[in-house]
Amino acid sequence: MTGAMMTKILMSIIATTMIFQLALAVDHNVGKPNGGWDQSTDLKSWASAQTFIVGDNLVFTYTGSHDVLEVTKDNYDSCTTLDRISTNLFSPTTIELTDAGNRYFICGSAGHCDQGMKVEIQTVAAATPPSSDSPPVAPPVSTDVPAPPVISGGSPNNTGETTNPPPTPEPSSAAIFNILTFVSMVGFVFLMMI
Ligand SMILES: [Cu+2]
Repeated sequence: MTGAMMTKILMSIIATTMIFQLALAVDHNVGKPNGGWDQSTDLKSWASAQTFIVGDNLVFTYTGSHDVLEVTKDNYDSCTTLDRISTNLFSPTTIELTDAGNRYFICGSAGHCDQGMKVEIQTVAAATPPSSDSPPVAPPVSTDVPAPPVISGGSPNNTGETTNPPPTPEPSSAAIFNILTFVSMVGFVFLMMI
C-alpha cells in the first residue's frame, strides 16, 4: 500500500468523522430567532419548540445586565440563586448538553427570573437511525413485583422502603462509534475502487 493511498484513507476517515460530528451537534441559540435571553421572551415556548439532543449546545447571548446560572429544579422553581451549579457572566455562554435529562437555567439579576427569565432544558438521547416500520412499542412492564415484607414491631430501619427502578441502558456512544466505523469502512472501500 502506498503512502499516498494511506493518506487518502486517513483523510476520508477524518472527513467522515467531522461530517458526522457536524450532523450530530446543534447549537440552540436561546430564545432566538424572535427573542433572546431576556425577560420579554417566552422562553418556555421557545424551549418546547426545540429538540435538545445529547451533544447539542445551548448558546446564551445577552447584555451585561444579565447572566446565566445553572441551578437545581427547586431553585429554578423558586428563583433562588444560591447553591448554583454554574455561574456564567460573560456573553456568549455556551453550555454543552452532555447527558440526557433536565437542566435548569435562570438569570441571577434581581427580579429577572421572577419575570420569566428562566428556562428548563429537557435533553434526550441521540436519535437512533429511522426505521421503515412503525416504531417499536415498549412491552408492558409487569407490575407483579412481590411486596417487601412488612416490618412490624417497631423497627425504624426499614431498608426495603424504596427501590430504584432498574437502570436503563445508557444512550450508546458505542452505537455512534459503530456508525462512524461503518461509514469509514464504506469510504475506505469506495477509495479502493477509485
Ligand atoms: Cu437578566
